[in-house]
Amino acid sequence: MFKHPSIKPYLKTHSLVPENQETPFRFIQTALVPTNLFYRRNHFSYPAMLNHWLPINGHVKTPLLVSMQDILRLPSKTIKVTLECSGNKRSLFEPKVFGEQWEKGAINQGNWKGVSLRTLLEQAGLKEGAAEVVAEGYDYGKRTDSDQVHTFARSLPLEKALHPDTLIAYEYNHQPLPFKHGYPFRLIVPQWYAMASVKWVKQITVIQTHFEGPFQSTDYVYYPYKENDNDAFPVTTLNINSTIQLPLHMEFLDTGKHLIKGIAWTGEGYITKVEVSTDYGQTWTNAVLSQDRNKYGLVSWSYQWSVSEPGEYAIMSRATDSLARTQPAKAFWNRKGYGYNAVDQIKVKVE
Ligand SMILES: Nc1nc2c(c(=O)[nH]1)N[C@H]1C(S)=C(S)[C@@H](COP(=O)(O)O)O[C@H]1N2
Ligand SMILES: [Mo]
Repeated sequence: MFKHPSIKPYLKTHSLVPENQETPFRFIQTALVPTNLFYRRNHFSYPAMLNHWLPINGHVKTPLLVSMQDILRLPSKTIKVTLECSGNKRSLFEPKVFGEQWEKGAINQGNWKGVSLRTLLEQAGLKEGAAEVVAEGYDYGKRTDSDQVHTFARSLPLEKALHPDTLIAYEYNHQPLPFKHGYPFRLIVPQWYAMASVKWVKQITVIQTHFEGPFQSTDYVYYPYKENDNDAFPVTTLNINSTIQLPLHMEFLDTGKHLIKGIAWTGEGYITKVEVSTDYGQTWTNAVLSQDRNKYGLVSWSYQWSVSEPGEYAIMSRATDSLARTQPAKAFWNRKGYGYNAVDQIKVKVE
């Protein structure tokens, strides 16, 4: 792991109950993020009670109650997946928005092993008219907007629920799932923002209607206007994005050669290009992309910068994907602050 004198490999705390801490993003490797540096994002206290039996119920032909043993016997898959909180980089929105003020570290990459949710749904058998699949977590509590007690629950449209890479995961980086990250069962939904990847799954329910829980229809919705809910639409697929990991923001550098490096990711297609600018976006040069690509993972990139003139510099990165999506100069502002993906920028001083 890279060592740097001015940054330590500890999580940065936003709140402890519920626990919300972010990864020092300098340490996000395109290899794997170790559990101790995996960001933590929770709406409630950790659940005190869990069990190893998973009910699959609702609009199915044969409701199931599967044990951990049953699940371990089913064909498994291991997939490298980027999980990014939809509030990642929220603190960068102008004007400012309410919510956890995440910087650039509410993102992770790791290897998830599990069984396709599809396999379990096929065993139970969907009935005619099935529309969505709800995953409910064991954690619960009150929200600030109501007196009711809610669990954390989210639905997926059938198409996403039946995608073979949507997993009921039970291992992270070849270890049993860490408790804080969803033990014993966690839904993993590649390509979507991480609110979809429900931890501590208590039950899977097939429904015939559109799920309307608060974590679906109040939160994780893009509200384009401050004053009203017009034109709202749900948060789903990851936006194209990139983050500069080196040098650090406000770092002092000597004249000479410096490696600028970072990560890039996207929700659909794959990263085709990352450009770097060191002159406030006047000129852009292609960075070198790492070759160890995989479908749902991060891409690392680097650029060798030679600087001979002392002064203050802005370093920017801008990713483009195979669907021709490019990071915008300004992020799409929305009231709850989701999906920030403007061109990344840091400042350094060369002496
Ligand atoms: N049961 C449950 N699942 C959950 C959440 C939660 O609060 N409860 N938070 C979601 C959100 S918003 C994110 S970003 C990720 C965070 O996962 P992590 O804590 O493992 O990083 O889990 C998602 N799944
Ligand atoms: Mo999140």
